[in-house]
Amino acid sequence: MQEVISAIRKAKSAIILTHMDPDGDAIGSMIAVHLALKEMGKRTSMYCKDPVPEMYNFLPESGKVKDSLNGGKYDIAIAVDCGDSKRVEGGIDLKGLAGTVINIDHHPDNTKFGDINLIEKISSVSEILFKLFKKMRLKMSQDIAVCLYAGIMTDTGNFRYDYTTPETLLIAASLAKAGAEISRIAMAVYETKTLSSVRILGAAMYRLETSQSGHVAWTVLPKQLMDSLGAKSEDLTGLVDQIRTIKGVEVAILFREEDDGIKVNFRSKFKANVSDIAKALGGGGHIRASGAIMQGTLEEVKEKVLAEVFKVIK
Ligand SMILES: [Mn+2]
Repeated sequence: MQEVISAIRKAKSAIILTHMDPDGDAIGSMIAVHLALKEMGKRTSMYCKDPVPEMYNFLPESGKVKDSLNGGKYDIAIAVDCGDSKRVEGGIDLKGLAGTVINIDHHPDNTKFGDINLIEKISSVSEILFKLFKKMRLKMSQDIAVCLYAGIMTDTGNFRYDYTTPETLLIAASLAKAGAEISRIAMAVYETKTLSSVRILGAAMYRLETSQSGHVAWTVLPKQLMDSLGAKSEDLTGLVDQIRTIKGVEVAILFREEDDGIKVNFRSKFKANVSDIAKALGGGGHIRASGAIMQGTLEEVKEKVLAEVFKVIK
């Protein structure tokens, strides 16, 4: 943490990056770092390969996140919520962007790709940042509090999942005191669904398949189906979690066909470690939530994935 702080203090300019297909912790923590550095008088840019999902547009300065790099050079590059530099984007050369690469993350399988690596296996990067900013004696503005609260709330599934510790709740309380409005943020994230997201949820559930025991459940979404319902990738947020809610389901899987391959998302309940399963398939993530991008037809990928899953649970 001390190394991160001195690198930030020395830098005049910074680029902050997060992973493709960003979630609330990715966007929230990226903007929080941007706001904090701006407060300190530094020049900053934010980069994410994919656009900010509409549901996070309420976050301050979310409109400043760019989906292309302008070829600029920075003193430091800060990657947040990326277990691997490949998660930022296949071809990006982080070391070519900045003199020092800082990697702030909470994924257990982080590859430590930074010059400085701040990795803690806690609820979210947003929770790590709260501690970092405290140590820096940074004033917690309302805008920063909103971003960090949104990040913690989303990565803990609204304070329900593993890693929701007493300390997580205390930090959330501090953020609420600093001006993060609990109901407004929850409403924006959980109760402002697009019509297309509800339609694709319906189609996905209608097409649900299960293993014989009912412990493994999956659904397959061909691109054509997504297109016919006007559903975008961000409309699938939370869908695989819905599959996991089914009684008896231990592993939930979502297959979706996208331009760059078949995206596979895993969730597990009590018994399986889906981080290991994803890793065996070239992906990564957490024990209870992970993913991989695979090449091949939907049918081929499905077979390969299920074979891997069935080694652990049938
Ligand atoms: Mn995260």
